[in-house]
Amino acid sequence: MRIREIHVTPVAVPDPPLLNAAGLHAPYALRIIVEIVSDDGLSGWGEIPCSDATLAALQQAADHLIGLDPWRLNAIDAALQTLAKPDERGANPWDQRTGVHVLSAIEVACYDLMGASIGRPVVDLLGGPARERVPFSAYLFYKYEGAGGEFGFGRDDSARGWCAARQEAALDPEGVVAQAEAMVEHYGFQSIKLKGGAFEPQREVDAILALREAFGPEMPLRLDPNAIWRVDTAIAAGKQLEGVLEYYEDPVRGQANMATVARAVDIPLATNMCTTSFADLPGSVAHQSEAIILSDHHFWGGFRASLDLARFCKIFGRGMSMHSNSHLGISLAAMTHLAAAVPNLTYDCDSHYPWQDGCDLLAEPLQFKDGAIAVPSAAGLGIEVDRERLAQLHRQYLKCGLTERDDEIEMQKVQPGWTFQATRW
Ligand code: GKR
Ligand code: MG
Repeated sequence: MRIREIHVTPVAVPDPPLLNAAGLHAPYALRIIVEIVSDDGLSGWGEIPCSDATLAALQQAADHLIGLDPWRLNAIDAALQTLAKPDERGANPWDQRTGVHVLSAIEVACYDLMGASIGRPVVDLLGGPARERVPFSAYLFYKYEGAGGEFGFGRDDSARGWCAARQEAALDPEGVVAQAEAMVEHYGFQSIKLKGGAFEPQREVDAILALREAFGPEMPLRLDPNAIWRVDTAIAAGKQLEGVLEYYEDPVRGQANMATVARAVDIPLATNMCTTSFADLPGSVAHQSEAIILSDHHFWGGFRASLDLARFCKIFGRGMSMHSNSHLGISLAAMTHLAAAVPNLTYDCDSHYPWQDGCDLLAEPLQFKDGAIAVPSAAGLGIEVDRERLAQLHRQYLKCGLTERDDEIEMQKVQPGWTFQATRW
């Protein structure tokens, strides 16, 4: 089997006005969809976050991969390595490196092709399922009132349940609890994460305490201020949340600061910000900066790299969870196959999908049942992309005028003069 064509398509999917440490989500989240077509006419799909730099790198990479065998991933890695440019993660909550994104998009599409060519699901190529269903966590956001951009979910005053809650502002503890109740009711999630870092810390601590009150001690809770708190703030907040949080995600910036908080507070610390690459692992061991690492195949360079990370976690006694950004069903399928194949990925995974639900490009979107997704058993990723929907989301990308995620600029539209601060409180 040889790679005959690679199609790289940027898309824009409606995203509500969600708040985080870096500002405000734009009305559209941007993704890149990659289709690799083999010489025997099969298609493999990948999906990653979109930026101008990643799009350009992926388009350049595509030209160099034609004619290669999708099973020979080492040769593909070597070809991509020759094109890689130095890049950095950046201070934002999300990772901006282009190299790992390109690797991930191509590798996932190759796995989809491999599975399709032998009639086996991707999970079987990753070692087989350690679990048949992958549990996900509810992912709450402080948000302003309103839905996302055009197509999918506009304002609907007759909406009920989660569809209505997705439009409501959630700015105080009651609003956060209402959002959680609607999301949990709709999807059946059995753990809850609150994205913090948006308001002064006591408001976010109070929201967690209100969630505890509403859902009781059986519901695992997580808080993620995306590293925007000072060490003293994080310790003071953490002290109030001992015995309440399942884990405390990136309260502060950098491995040394995380280690200080970890020593002072009796809650496991988790990260997708201070230990985010293989180069960070020696520092993780030296500092003991976190107890749990959130994997992410988009950011670590694909499935095989994520399995390497899982082995590190096993050897060095780290728990493993999974990170997410706004995404569509190709990413959700890839996350599900990977999470199913990692025996030591024992925490419920993150997914932003409820915020994009109803706007997917899959002919039959994956469904959450009791908060979990059954690992697809069909060949490859087990998905079918609806090409008309893909074209529609691409037209939306061209029309919306966005080419980069910039939450600071979006925030300035509602709060003129607002600037991102790496450490705010
Ligand atoms: O989507 O606003 C967001 C999140 O803050 C996201 O960018 C982060 O990458 O989900 C995230 C996390 O830190 O866990
Ligand atoms: Mg996080």
